[in-house]
Amino acid sequence: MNPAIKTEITKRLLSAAGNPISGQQLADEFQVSRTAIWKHIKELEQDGFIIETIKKKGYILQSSPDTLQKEQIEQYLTSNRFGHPIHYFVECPSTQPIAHKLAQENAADGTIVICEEQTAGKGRLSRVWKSSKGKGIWMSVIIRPDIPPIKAPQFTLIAAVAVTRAIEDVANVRAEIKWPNDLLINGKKCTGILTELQADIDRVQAIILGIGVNVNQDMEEFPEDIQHIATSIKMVSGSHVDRGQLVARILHHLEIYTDLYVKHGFEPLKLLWESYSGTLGKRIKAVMIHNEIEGVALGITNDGVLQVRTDDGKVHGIYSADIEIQKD
Ligand code: BT5
Repeated sequence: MNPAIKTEITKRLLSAAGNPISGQQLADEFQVSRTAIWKHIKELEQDGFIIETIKKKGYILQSSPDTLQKEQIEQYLTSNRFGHPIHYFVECPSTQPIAHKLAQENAADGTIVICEEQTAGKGRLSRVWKSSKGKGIWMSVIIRPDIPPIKAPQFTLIAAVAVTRAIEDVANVRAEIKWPNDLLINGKKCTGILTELQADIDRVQAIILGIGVNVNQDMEEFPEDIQHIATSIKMVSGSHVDRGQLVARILHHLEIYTDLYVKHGFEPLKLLWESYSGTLGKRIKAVMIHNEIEGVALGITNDGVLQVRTDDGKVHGIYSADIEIQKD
């Protein structure tokens, strides 16, 4: 079987929107036999596509599986580099090490690794990211911006804005960004971001941006230990979300914001970030590895550093921490 032909057939079926596609026409176009086309159709059926065959007319797509196979993302892709190519897995321990390896092997800027289920999903500081099968977006994006390594953490903020906007576009749900890497809806976490780096001393080789979005889980589908802190887009919007569409929209915004950032720095994105922030103006506790600071979150600098004013009036710059938002 030729995977390129299978991809093309899938795309044709998806875009035909319920109209028949002739087997003979496909066979002529790809210069293979009609039997070869039929074998591809059988393979698609095994992947979960439901395809009706109508004599003398051709194949009609009746329904697609609820998966993130690359054609299901590609049909919505509007980005030029991001999402080209897509490496798809049904299951993997974590998309991050796969993306790291691809980056070391010179994978292009914008390459993504995505899967249905992670068996050892990673959070920050060796924490665990729960990634249930077929319900979320578990993806790593390889980005190769021409920036010094010290600026890499800003990609967490850029990604947070991109995902927030994409959720708003696709599901009409507004999430709030909790500095630096969480998106919350009604105070519960629906997205986590993990920014990792491959770099020389003065230049980034690749940023491996891990994005985990809870999309279609119901409450009881989360493991018990995170049910009180986690939420999904579906739990808030009440409707099932097309994950392929959401992935494509995230990549759309991420590409635009990455280009904007590389050209003009963080400043033009800062306003957007602030408009989605649920941290600013609040009393917070910033928990770092060796100490804690309590105070009011004033804003972020042009470098993405969180400014916190403690009760003695001093302003502290926080580069990395877990934030607890205090009740008023
Ligand atoms: C994060 O870490 O939030 C970063 C998560 C990044 C996940 C993506 S998925 C694709 C890529 N491949 C990976 O292996 N990882 C990336 P952190 O801020 O440390 O938050 C981790 C904490 O969030 C855990 O200790 C739990 O308390 C909580 N948590 C775990 N799974 C969750 C989920 N599905 N939804 C909400 N909260 C969760």
